[in-house]
Amino acid sequence: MTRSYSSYAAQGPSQPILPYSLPRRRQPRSHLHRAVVPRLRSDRAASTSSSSSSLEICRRRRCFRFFPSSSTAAVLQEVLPGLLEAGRRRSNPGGGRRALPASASRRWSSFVPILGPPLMLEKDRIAYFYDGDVGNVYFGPNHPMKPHRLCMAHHLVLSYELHKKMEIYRPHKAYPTELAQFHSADYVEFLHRITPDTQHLYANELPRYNLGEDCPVFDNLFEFCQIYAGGTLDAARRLNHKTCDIAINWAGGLHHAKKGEASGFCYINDLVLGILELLKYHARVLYIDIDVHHGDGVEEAFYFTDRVMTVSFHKYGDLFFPATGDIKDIGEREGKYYAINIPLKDGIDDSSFTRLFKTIIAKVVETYLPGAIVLQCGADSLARDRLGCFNLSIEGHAECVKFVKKFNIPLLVTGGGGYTKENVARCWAVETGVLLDTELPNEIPDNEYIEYFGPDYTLKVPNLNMDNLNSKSYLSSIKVQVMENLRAIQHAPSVQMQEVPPDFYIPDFDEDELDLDERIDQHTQDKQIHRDDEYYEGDNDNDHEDGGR
Ligand code: V1D
Ligand code: CA
Repeated sequence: MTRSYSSYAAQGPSQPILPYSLPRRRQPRSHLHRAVVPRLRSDRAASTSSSSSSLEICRRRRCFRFFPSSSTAAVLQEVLPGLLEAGRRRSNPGGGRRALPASASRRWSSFVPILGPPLMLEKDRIAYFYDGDVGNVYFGPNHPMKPHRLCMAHHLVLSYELHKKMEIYRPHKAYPTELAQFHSADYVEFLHRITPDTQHLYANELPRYNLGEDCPVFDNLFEFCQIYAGGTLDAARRLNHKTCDIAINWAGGLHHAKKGEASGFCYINDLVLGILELLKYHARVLYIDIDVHHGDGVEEAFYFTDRVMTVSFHKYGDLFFPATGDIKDIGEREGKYYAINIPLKDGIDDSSFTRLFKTIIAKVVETYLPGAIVLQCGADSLARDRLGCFNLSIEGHAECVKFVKKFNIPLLVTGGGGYTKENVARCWAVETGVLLDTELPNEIPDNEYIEYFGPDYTLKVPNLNMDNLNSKSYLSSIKVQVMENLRAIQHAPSVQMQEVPPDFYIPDFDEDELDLDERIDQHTQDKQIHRDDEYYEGDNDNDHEDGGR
């Protein structure tokens, strides 16, 4: 059935549209365009699946989600000293293997290994979303954003045969009504309507939606948004339904988009949409952003809630875009202490960055106990990025991904910025390998875009000889302030922290209960599952000629 746009828009939740005319930097926080956080789907009884094998499936799945394997326990013990023992003591003082009583401490229940054997890495536990059309759009001749980098990354992934170790999906194109779960209906409708040929007719409206130099109107703009947002939504839904443990969408991660306007090359904020989806099943979602720019759109959407903790590492100072993300911005009202900003200066290197990252993220996970993590892996934090100013190697960047993966918490991984496209492709291929526990040989195998990786045709690129303007004392003061703020949460757990439902409240995937759009998605997704070898023959990505794209 084909539906017109207006019928989709009419169905979308209408949210108050606040006056846009306030200067953005001066808007009081109470006027920010935040997301309407969904209620947790925790009020249903245990598994409703009618399948006779459901118990085993449920056990296995729950084993992953709530009861980490013994190897995970080891990792947790390594990164979160004392946590596991404390959890065991609190929820199972006798120490034996038994199911959690309803009265057991909910706060700690997610770290107690009880059911089942250690979870082995299986092919179907990693879902990877890619649509060849996403790389075919063109922002314009002088624009630094080159979606073609997504094709290059994907072909590197294929050339290393990583597709054989995961499930590859073509995402559905997100419906306007799905986009309007966060964005205002008029903005979504405008994005749908506007084309390069018609934009002169809407010259007065373009500034209202911040369309212009940073966020140009180009051919197939709306479809581009539908694809990358569809990928992140599909990824979140697969995590919710436990059909994977890690979901990857390198086309996503467009963290600057606001409720009613584009910003910083981002039109639709797929991360906010994905997090809203995860919040239907998870009490708390942790968002981590290692793009060199501040994750302002995601922070703003969840600034007043404790259901999402946002942590952004970014360059701050000299009015570097978007000029937000001060250490002092920590969230407000219910959200106070649930926004964390790590402002950094030029030239930060692997050892300073990864040390700070690990210390902060370990403490955040220990304190916040997220049910799911969204990791934005913007590759503009790499050395030699055309817009960035950090000095990270691909190994340093990937070390952060490896560290987050070790928590064995459902993980949604996206791309983001990244403007030296051969390094972006290298970085996301290496990180796909990290998520698959596969180290990639340094020599790049032959692939459609091999010429971009010359003259050495290697994955590793030498570091820059660049000053690190982040002194030890500066980094230490950042760490101290963040730890202090986290202590405030530990000492005053909010109501939310006690609302984690026991695992048996978490509903399993139940097709009958999906709404119409979700059922369409599922059906479409099922049709779109690709065979391992399919991309070798049928892919219609950009071909060899880059044409400056
Ligand atoms: F250099 C350019 C050439 C053409 C068009 C735009 C740019 C450009 C470079 N840097 N634009 C920027 C940044 N915008 C400004 C504003 C212009 N105003 C007056 C201020 O400085 C935007 C940088 C966006 C970075 C996006 C991102 O990397 O964070 C990202 N993450 O996910 C997707 C993109
Ligand atoms: Ca960032």
